[in-house]
Amino acid sequence: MADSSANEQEISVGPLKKTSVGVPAIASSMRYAYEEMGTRRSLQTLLKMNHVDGFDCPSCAWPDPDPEHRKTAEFCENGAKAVAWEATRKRVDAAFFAEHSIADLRSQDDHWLEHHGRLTEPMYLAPGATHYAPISWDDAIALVADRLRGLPDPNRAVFYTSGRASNEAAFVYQLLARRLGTNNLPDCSNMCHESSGAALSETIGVGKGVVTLDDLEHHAELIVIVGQNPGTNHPRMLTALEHAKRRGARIVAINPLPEAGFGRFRNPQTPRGLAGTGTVLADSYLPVRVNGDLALFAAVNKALLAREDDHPGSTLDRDFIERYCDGFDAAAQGWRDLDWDVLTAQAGLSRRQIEDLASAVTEAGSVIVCWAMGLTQHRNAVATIREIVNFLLLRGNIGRPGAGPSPIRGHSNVQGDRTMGIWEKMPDAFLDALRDEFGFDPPRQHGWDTVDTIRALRDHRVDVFFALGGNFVSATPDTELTEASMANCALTVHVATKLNRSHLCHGTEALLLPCLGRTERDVQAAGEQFVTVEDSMSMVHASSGRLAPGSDGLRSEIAIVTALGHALFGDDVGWRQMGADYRVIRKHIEHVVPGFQAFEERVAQPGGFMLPRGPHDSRTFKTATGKARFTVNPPTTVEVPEGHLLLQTVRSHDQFNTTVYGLDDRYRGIKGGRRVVFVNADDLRDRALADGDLVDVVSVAPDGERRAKAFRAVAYPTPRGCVAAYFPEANVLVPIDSVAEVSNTPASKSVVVRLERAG
Ligand SMILES: Nc1nc2c(c(=O)[nH]1)N[C@H]1C(S)=C(S)[C@@H](COP(=O)(O)OP(=O)(O)OC[C@H]3O[C@@H](n4cnc5c(=O)[nH]c(N)nc54)[C@H](O)[C@@H]3O)O[C@H]1N2
Ligand SMILES: Nc1nc2c(c(=O)[nH]1)N[C@H]1C(S)=C(S)[C@@H](COP(=O)(O)OP(=O)(O)OC[C@H]3O[C@@H](n4cnc5c(=O)[nH]c(N)nc54)[C@H](O)[C@@H]3O)O[C@H]1N2
Ligand SMILES: [Mo]
Repeated sequence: MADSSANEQEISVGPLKKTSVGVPAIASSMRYAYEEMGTRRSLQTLLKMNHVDGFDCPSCAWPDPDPEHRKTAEFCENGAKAVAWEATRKRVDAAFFAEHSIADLRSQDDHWLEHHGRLTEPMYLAPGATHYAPISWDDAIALVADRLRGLPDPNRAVFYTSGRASNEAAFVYQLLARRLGTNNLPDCSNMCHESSGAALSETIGVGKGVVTLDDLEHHAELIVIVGQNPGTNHPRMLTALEHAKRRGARIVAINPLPEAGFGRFRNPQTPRGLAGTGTVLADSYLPVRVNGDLALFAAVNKALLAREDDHPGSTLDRDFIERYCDGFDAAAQGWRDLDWDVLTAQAGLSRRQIEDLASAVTEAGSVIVCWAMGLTQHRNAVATIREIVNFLLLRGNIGRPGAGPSPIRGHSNVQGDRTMGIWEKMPDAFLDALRDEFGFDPPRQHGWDTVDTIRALRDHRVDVFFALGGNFVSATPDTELTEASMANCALTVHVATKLNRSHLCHGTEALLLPCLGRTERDVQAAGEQFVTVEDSMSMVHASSGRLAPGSDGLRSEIAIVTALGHALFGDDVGWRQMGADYRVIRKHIEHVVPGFQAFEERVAQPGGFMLPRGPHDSRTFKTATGKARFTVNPPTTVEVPEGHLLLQTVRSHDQFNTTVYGLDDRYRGIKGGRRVVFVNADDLRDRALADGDLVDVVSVAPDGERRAKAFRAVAYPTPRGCVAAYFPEANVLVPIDSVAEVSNTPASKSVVVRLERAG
């Protein structure tokens, strides 16, 4: 990873903000849009975003309001940046690659690489070459087909996906991998909401959230936001929270950082927000210790149970528990046995704070819990989310208006990609349906997830690494190991819109295949095409780009994948037809994936349609026992040795994952640099350090130490013992073997570190 130190950057630190969005946000997003796209293109593009005749925002997976309630400008600051980033006028063409060698490009950081603009034509790196050089599409596709055909075992190929791929692209992509004979389909979800999927599938029988936007806006009486920073990562959620708030809902935020989105919200879409003081969103804020949430929810459950024990019939929904659940008695015994002192120490919260939360819960007729990466990226993540399910089940807060678990997804179509079969361990029912539809037997042996893939790369067990989007080496843990391991491949292939680090950490030979983005018109043999996506709340809808393609050399992801399918297998499953007319793909999806009957007709309706979810629709739970399951989750936290701290890695306000738009983090008061580490002032003082000092952050793990050099220490209001730094700069510190139990998600929110004064 290119390593500029904090002292080469001019970082300045101002006060953290207590107000979010409003006028500064609009100014910031429009400035960025104008710079990248120019004025006319900016307005033309942004006004089409998230409208029924336009394209789905490529940023986060927050749902759209129903068509009657959409505003002229239905986008947020960060969505506008994501679009401007894609629709930029800058180009990375053959001349650019002729000028810059791979070594030269590798010495640049992610920000620099992506800012040179869109890729324009296929590029090939020959064995031993120092520069990427142009190649025709036909030759590129033939080359990939040839190398895949030559594999001694299809499991020596890996097909990575990032969550921007449309449903149609994801469907043909998994079909290609399985037709070849492998389930090696790692994706960004393995690093993201895998823990949510694992916990929810086991306990309620679906691996996704079971609330709707309507539940959140119009029905929930209490909304708990835990381990999520909506002001930055799902800004349009603030509008929904404001609605909820104004009709009297209470909001509790649980987070080691006092994020700006919990404070005063100035909605840029209303006069009140533009001119007035806005709405205070969170009624209370609990500064939990990093990784303290399992203890916290276990403690709340213990408190609720104690109230029920004292006054039977007062607190729990006995009727719901008896009718719909199993495992209650064992869970209850588990809570009774817990020790308050241990729980409060692990959570870093007082008994009073926890009892107050329990009271807020009993006063609310319906409760929604929203969460994101603050919960999923810990060793005990799956247990924590299971404990949240327990919390909801205790009072029947599932399958009725305004209640339920709501994991807030990341990438705009990461949920849809899973629904389409991008998963290394899809269940047999899906594989059977695929077999029946296409007449070949898909492999049954589970494939590799992201962490397994890195280990396989390291151990020379991968020959062809193919990526449909994403930035594998920067997004994954243990950056140095991952970067070095890519060189063990014979061929690396990236389908991408912009240049990033992963394209420079290549195998013996490499291909870069430039594709259309969401904002662009997609014309195939059967005419203009649209694609579909699924949001965080299971709404499926169409997305069609409006801009002319960034270059004549671009192809759609679907065109690339189906061309490869055809080169490998001829017309066995109709690759050509699928590439020519996406309705053919949707027909196959209709036959293979549950919930998609009459797909073409229903997706033509404005706003699309909602996929069925048993727990939400009818309180049916397709678990191992056919009931919603209480589970026993003994509270644990990460052992932090004396003198050490627990590091979580977060996103700034000026990035989308590994794409860094700019070097500021406005809400947290940071300007001009990203190599910062947020530390409690007392923890700095104990180490004879002060705000502004340069430190090395050193992580310690059984397999040795890892070091991130020269970060600026920032005194910050986070609980003692906890620190934070930005992803992806801090990924060098995350040990490959430090993963969540069950889900295998890198534990990038609980890394044991110490600080050393930079030498
Ligand atoms: N603008 C923008 N939007 C995005 C993204 C982006 O990078 N930029 N990324 C997208 C993606 S892929 C995703 S997955 C989502 C991510 O959305 P978030 O999960 O909101 O993203 P993070 O920055 O990882 O923030 C995690 C939050 O959890 C808190 N946290 C950390 N550790 C703990 C803990 O132990 N307990 C609790 N209770 N809280 C903790 C952090 O302080 C932080 O507020 O956003 C999506 N949307
Ligand atoms: N330490 C730490 N690590 C983390 C996280 C963390 O919180 N902390 N978060 C994790 C999470 S939640 C996630 S989701 C992963 C993200 O992992 P990825 O999804 O792999 O990473 P991104 O940065 O989202 O990928 C950006 C790249 O996608 C390409 N791209 C953009 N749009 C398109 C498109 O339309 N088509 C194609 N083909 N390519 C496109 C561009 O080339 C761009 O450079 O990172 C994970 N890594
Ligand atoms: Mo994510």
